Amino acid sequence: ILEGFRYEKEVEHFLKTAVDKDLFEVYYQPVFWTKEDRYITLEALSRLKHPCMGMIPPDVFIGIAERQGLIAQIGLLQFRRVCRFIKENEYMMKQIKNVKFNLSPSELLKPGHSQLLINIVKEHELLPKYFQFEITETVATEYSESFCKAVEDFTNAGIGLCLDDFGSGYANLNAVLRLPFDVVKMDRSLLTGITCDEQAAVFYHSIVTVMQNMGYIIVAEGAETEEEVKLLREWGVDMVQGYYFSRPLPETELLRLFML
Ligand code: G
Ligand code: MN
Repeated sequence: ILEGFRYEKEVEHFLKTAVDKDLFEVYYQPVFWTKEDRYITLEALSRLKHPCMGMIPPDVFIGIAERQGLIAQIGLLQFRRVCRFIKENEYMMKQIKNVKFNLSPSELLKPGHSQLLINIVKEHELLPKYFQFEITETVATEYSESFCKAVEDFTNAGIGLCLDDFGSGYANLNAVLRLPFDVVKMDRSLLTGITCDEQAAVFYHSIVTVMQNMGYIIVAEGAETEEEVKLLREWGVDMVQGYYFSRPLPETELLRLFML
């Protein structure tokens, strides 16, 4: 317990330095398009390396950053880095439809934050359609004024929205489905068991059908095996993301994928 406490204290301290020095890295996980058998989009993911402790897991530092009120600042640093990367390698956007960027609850609820993100796109002279913001299902249930304003700002600016972690928690479906999402990402937890548990398989397949009938594009998250991918293809899932295809990659490794 003391170890855990020390670790957390060290991360807290390191986070402040990391914000000052912009030490956060962005990794990119490619997402596979089943229709054309190629990568069609990327998810940008934050990574933070401590000089002695190594990689700090994102769920750990994001949780702590959230409590310290640093998450919005980190989000802006990360988004700048993503824009810089796309600007330097804009040819990628011929193959890639967009880059998905995660927004945490506090970023979505912070008044004015949406405009800061939109301004960063403008500063870099990039097209808004190059971006799609991921919003987790539990936040999408939040119907506060600032949240609705943020969603409206993104839509008006031409930035797409994606519903993240669908099926992971207790979302108010009625509220969620009224928001202007184009894409729904099925939570990894729904996928576990689809190859050995008939109930899990029927459930997953049914949800895919329902959501596609409603007009959403479906991304399956967390596919790790060939058998899983085979089923997802049979069920007509539009896109698949997961270690089976690729782990999240640093910039240089990602670029190598697209130079073929
Ligand atoms: O909450 P969100 O869906 O944005 O989380 C994405 C996280 O899932 C990333 O940190 C990424 O590293 C992880 N991830 C991506 N693909 C897989 C996978 O196939 N298996 C597992 N266990 N994790 C994955
Ligand atoms: Mn995500």
